[in-house]
Amino acid sequence: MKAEKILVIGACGQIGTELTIALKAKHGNDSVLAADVKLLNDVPFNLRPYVKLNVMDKLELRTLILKEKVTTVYHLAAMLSANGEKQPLVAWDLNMQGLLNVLDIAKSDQLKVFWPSSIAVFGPTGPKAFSPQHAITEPSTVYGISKVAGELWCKYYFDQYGVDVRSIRYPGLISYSAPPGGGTTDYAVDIFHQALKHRQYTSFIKAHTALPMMYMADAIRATLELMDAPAEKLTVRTGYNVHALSFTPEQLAVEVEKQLPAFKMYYKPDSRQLIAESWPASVDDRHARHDWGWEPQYDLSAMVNDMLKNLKQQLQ
Ligand code: AKB
Repeated sequence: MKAEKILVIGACGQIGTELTIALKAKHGNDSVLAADVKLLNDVPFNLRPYVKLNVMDKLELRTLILKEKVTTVYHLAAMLSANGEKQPLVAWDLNMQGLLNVLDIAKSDQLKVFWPSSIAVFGPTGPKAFSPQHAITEPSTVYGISKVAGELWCKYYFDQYGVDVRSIRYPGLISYSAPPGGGTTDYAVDIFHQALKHRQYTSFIKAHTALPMMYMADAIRATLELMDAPAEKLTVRTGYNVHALSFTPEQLAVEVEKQLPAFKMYYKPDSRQLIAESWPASVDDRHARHDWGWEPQYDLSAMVNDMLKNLKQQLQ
């Protein structure tokens, strides 16, 4: 059996920063190679060993995979929902071609793959509460379209070629280590930074719009648990629904105010409001719970406590 060697593509992003560190803790520093488009000098030491890589260049990617004897790829590089609407064709190209390059190399070189999907697969025609695993997926954003198509490509490579590719439909992810990269759920991270600096925040999402969310610690654990699950237990080869939190900006503001009593929330919805309204408020994750034992650990107040504690430490 080959020694496990993991390549994380998009290692400097919001998920990649924490996932790379968690993978190193689990598998050992030298078993994990981080890759992204940044120059080495701009990459923190805890993400090294590091290689600059453009996932759009299939030859460069395959050469690296063969040279490093990679066995597992976490392919996280993508353009998120709000940024994707500004450059739809660029987003489509990056989100689709990057994934197809990874899947095709996985087919020829027998790699295991993790690829993140999103609640953005759902659209205005889908159910709003506890959206089922197999609900209608008719998204209205290019990011969502790329996630639906990507999920179907993952399933195709699994069905046709036996590629062991696994995926989670992440909700909005909340973390303190790295900023989110241009999504609709970014308000739920920005609020903490602004609350600590200015004791106020203007949300670009309306007060009563509920969205599915998750604390990064839960998201990382979900990813590791799915990748550890025996292949024969997995019944979903598109992307698993995973539920953790569902809250509105107003509910989040109330929780923040409990810890920072002077905090004030204002609302100025922009184009991201329409995207938020097209997504469900919560998802039904019984497949993930049944197949690989998914269970979230952070509720809203535990998440807010941990975010504020860690961000305060960073500011000191
Ligand atoms: C976004 O808002 O685009 C992302 C997502 C839900 O996938 N955070």
